[in-house]
Amino acid sequence: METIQRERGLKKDSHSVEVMSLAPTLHILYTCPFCWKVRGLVEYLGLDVNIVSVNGMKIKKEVAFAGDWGKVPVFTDEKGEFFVDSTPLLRHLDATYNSGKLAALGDKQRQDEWLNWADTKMSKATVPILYGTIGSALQTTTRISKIEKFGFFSRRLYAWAGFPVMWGIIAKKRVKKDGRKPKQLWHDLLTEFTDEHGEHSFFGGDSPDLVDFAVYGYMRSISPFPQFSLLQDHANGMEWYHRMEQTSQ
Ligand SMILES: N[C@@H](CCC(=O)N[C@@H](CS)C(=O)NCC(=O)O)C(=O)O
Repeated sequence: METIQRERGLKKDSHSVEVMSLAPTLHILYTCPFCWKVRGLVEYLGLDVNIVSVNGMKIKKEVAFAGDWGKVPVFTDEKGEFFVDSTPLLRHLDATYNSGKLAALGDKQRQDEWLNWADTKMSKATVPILYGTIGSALQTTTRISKIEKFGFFSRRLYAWAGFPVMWGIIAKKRVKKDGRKPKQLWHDLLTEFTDEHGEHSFFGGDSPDLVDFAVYGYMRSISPFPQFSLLQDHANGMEWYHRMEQTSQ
């Protein structure tokens, strides 16, 4: 994982250089699935973290302080050190602020395999469900243009130019490659995931582990959109989702 020390927070006086303690921050895009993975864990652990929404048209510039990674989420800790990439970030937060208790739940190899499963399979299912048809792509970009932080012109530009790109280029290719309808793809993944829980309430057993937070993040990123209704008739998936919601209340 990349970490970079930031100079912000250094307080100088004539005798000494002292590092001030900063409130940790998490730079996010509201609709970014990778950011929701991390937000879920932050909420579950009850961490005091400032959430900073970036402008979707200027991500690289807004997180330039974290080097050339150029993506969200970026977590800055109380010492001004940066951490990027959502899955390594989940591990880092658990290790640093929770004594690694979630990583220690159950079999490590199983957890690693399923984290990888979430990051390869689930991550590819979010674009098709949000942009897989021309109607859903238009609904999604319109909604994003309302809820994300944008400048005056970039909001209008995104609302009109975003959807042909997402639908016409990216989503069409993904739907064609998978062959399944976006809803079917989600249902198959939720079945595969919840079947793996066996008799337990969560992937991690009686309480959630890092895999639960990864999958929860991908699913939660669909929740601000009308297409979430396509997932809501997956009974086991939704029961698990509601259990996840309750763990942070
Ligand atoms: N593997 C990264 C992916 C992060 C990512 O792709 N974030 C998107 C937002 S959903 C982003 O910042 N994209 C900006 C870009 O690629 O220019 C993670 O899990 O954190």
